[in-house]
Amino acid sequence: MKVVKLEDILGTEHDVHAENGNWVSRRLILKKDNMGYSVHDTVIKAGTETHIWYQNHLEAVYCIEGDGEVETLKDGKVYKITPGTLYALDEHDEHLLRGGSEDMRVVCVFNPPISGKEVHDENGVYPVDDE
Ligand code: 9YT
Repeated sequence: MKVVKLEDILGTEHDVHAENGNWVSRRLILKKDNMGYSVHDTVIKAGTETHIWYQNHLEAVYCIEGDGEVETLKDGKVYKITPGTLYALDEHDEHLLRGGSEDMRVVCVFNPPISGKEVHDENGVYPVDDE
């Protein structure tokens, strides 16, 4: 069995900061752990907006602190996200992720797992990791 503590990830290469400052993602479980998914403790900064379109991944996002919203671009729907709310990008939904009045902390699960150091490209996409 494996036990991972957030405090042991902080400040390592698996503590990833978006270049634009919009989010910080602490990667707890990664491809190398052979679980079939990755698990991230992510903070979406208050008042930010990030365009995301994971064309190669499915992601579920469970809010545990703070607030924010998601706008799905195909239909313009806006979903308020607060603690206890999970959203699942089950159709590779292109969306805008917005931090709310305070930082929003979420637990993210990716399938397939990401390898660890990915940051979004200009389309809000993570590349396929086909190593
Ligand atoms: C919720 C979300 O997709 N945030 C962007 C960062 C991502 N969760 C990651 O790389 O951990």
